[in-house]
Amino acid sequence: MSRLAARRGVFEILCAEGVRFIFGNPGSTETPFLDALVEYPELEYVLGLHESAVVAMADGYARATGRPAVVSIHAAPGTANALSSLYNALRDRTPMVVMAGQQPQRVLVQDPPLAGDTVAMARPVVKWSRELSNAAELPVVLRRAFSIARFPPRGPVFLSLPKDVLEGEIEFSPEGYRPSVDRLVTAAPDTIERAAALLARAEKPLILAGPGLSFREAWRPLAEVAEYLGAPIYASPVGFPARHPQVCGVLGWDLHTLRKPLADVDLVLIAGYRMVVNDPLNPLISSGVSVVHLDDDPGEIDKNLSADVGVVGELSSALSSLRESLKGQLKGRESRYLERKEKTLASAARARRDAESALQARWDRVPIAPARAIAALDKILPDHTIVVDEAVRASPYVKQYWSSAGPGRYFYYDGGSLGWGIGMAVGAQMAWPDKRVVAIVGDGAALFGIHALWTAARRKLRVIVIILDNRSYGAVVAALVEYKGEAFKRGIYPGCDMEGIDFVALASGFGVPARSVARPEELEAALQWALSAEGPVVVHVRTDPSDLGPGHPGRPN
Ligand SMILES: Cc1ncc(C[n+]2csc(CCOP(=O)(O)OP(=O)(O)O)c2C)c(N)n1
Ligand SMILES: [Mg+2]
Repeated sequence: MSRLAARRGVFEILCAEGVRFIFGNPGSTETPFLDALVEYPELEYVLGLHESAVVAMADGYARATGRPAVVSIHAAPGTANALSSLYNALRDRTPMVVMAGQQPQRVLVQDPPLAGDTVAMARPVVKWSRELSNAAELPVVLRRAFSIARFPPRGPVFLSLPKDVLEGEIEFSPEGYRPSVDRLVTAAPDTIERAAALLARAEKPLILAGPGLSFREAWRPLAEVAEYLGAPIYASPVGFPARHPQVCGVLGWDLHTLRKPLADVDLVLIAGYRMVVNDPLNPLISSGVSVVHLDDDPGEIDKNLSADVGVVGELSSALSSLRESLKGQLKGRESRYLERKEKTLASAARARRDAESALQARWDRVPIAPARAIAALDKILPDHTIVVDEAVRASPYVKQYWSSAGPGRYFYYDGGSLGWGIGMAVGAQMAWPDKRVVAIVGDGAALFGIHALWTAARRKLRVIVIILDNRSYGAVVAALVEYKGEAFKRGIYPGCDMEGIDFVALASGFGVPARSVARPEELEAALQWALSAEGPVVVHVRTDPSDLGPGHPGRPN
């Protein structure tokens, strides 16, 4: 054991946890912290120019590495700015340790500037929120922070570090420190047996495959379960390959496309999917339908749907056990399931053909149809490209037409707080310098997270940012059109239009070369140009504001 200042202790622990980057935006309350960081060249401070972008970059880094990312922000103002992206991290289960500076504890009672109850500010958007009350507790608090961030449901944690507390002393030996690990729970075998028995009896099962299946490649055993059963799959490509032959539709935010298929089932198997909101006045899943629900978070089971069987545990091993149990129970009855599988394959193929003809019908349109822009990306970018999707109303097109959309290659967010995509791509690119990361973002979304471009430029990261510019908040227009009220009748959409933003100039201002594309035949050349770049680039695509996504009537002209 040796005695050292707590501010150094922070970095000793970060090093012991295997941390390499601290994503941050600084202020004067972090002086002791920043000063000590100079002594730790193995740790690098990654500056972001707004806390929302800082946390989005950390989100990308954590989601790519699978390990908690570390963030440093400034007191109450920095915490306030970080909240929108922390909300995303919480909803998407991104492990993250966020540290915020705080005025010295001894003067906090006097309400100094920049101080505030940051622990309370952060609490609703993190798993655990805490102020360090004395230096001695630092090793316990920080170790616990990493551990909490990593156990299911994973997520961000928040620590407030008062200036004077960091200047106190701790007893610490790096050799005695045990780094955090992922703590996983194994599902109880009897719940798996019961789930398999229900599945084996179902006449018309349907599978909802969610983002949670990307963790430890849990989608692989689920695919085998689906293949045994011959059941149709509706999948979020974050967790399950969109082009699996049994995928009949993709899952995102909008669940209205699920109504029809769900109307004709007797069992739903839900795995790692948390977005089902079952409005009691208009249920998506009726009470007569059996529900088998698997998640690593016990809080998800019975939250919105009463499960007939709820399986709580790490999904990859739970689904492998389910597969084995099901194999046993289906023995001798395989032919029955083959027939079901033929039907599923035919309907999945039909859905793909319909998508293809919808694309062809929009191929030459000017302004460019968003689907056409995604098809161009699919043609030009190599299969192993990583795609980050914050395309908002065009997201369903990314899921449909980016043929490699699947776990580890496609990233999407359930948080929905705009400004995530560019930062996410920058963080993922830092984690994977040898891969190519592409962010596809709406014009509105881009402007909430544009600061991350500067970090990409400074670090010469080869991120490609595609801005789909329909000069509007299409999602809000879409909602008003569906509402069919006065706005729709008069064709006036308050607060939805934002003509006049020069994205090429904006990108250049951050040091990022950019090109603008207005006609579909220019797309391929622009994307080739982007691929050949040595640093970050922006491709600005002028898209059709009347196209509000597949299945939507669109904005009337
Ligand atoms: C921080 C934040 N503010 C506002 C919203 C509400 N909102 C949801 S989608 C959207 C429009 C997004 O516009 P854009 O990125 O251009 O995509 P489009 O809808 O045009 O496809 C808005 C304003 C939000 N989700 N998050
Ligand atoms: Mg838009």
